[in-house]
Amino acid sequence: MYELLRKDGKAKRGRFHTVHGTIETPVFMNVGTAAAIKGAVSTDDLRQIKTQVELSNTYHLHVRPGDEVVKKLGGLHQFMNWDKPILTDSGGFQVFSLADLRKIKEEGVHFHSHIDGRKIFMGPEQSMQIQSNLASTIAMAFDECPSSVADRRYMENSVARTTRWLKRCKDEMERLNSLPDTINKQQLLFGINQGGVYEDIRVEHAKQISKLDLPGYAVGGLAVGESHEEMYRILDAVVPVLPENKPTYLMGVGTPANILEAVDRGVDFFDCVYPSRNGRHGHVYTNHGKLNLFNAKFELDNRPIEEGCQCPACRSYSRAYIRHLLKAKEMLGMRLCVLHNLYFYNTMMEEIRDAIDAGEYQAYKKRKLDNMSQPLD
Ligand code: PRF
Ligand code: ZN
Repeated sequence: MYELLRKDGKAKRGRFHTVHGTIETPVFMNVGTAAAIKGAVSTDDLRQIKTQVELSNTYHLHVRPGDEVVKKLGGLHQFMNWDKPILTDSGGFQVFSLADLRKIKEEGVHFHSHIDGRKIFMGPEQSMQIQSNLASTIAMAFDECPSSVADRRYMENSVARTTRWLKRCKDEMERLNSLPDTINKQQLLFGINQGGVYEDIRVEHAKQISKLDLPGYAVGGLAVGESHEEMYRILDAVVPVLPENKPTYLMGVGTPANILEAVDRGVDFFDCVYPSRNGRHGHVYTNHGKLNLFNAKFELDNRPIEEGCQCPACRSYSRAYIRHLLKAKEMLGMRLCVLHNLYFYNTMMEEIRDAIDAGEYQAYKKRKLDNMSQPLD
């Protein structure tokens, strides 16, 4: 399924074959939590901005419109008109960050919906059933993402439970994939490494889950409040322990600089809300740093967001016009900013792949980081 095409230092250039097509890695997955990229971005738009993988969330779609509804409508691909790969996050992380009054037990998590307060129970089996109903390409394991300040004892117990949950996820996915009315009988399960900032717990956990021979592994529990240096230290320790011939996914990361550093440590998959969230606030990425299009200095600026950018915003509209739209609260303003930002991320991943192919990753990374830290105006 995963072809390791070449390495440049620890950076990996790969190809991940799925029933919904091939993913060229390293890849940035575009986040559409509730089966839509926020900012009025359609799947037609995604086809224009080099999106390879869309990411949605188990928890949100279970609460609304309901995974049974999505299943009746033919699964998530049909529902949102996207035929390329979709990765669904398991609900673990969202339950811990969004839901109220949660209680963690061995069987799973009891909590209240953040929409209507109703009681919900989700454990490994429920998460796999929901993801099977959604029929995503890749399902994530149901894990606990403990607080970045959790103490060692809490972390040891939590990680041990996450390992037991992973085995239950694997068994349940195998069962679901063999049922006659399952939409995607080749759904793939990725395991998730946890352990906070405790290197030894992380490494031991990574060794344990690697034995399960899953098609991919994620590093979870990072970018939750620790410093960037701590995140890189954990990646230095844990990525080499995960199987090299499988994709490694760093969950919820991050800034362009974070991605450049993580690729350098062997990470293949990324996702983050930054490009879409920043776009909705008029903050746009360029090769010379971020711009805030609300700034008065763009009032008469007739240039595109980024000279030479081939995104739908830059091909047709000026900074001045987009600034006006944002200030007038016209939806088109945020939409154009989101399209530009996702295009910026997707294009950076393409450049990263080309640089690894050419054996020039170090030079590329340095140039990109230097440029981004030097604003032009
Ligand atoms: N677990 C899951 N999803 C996640 C995370 C995690 O630890 C993170 C942490 N950055 C983001 N999304 N299941
Ligand atoms: Zn652009």
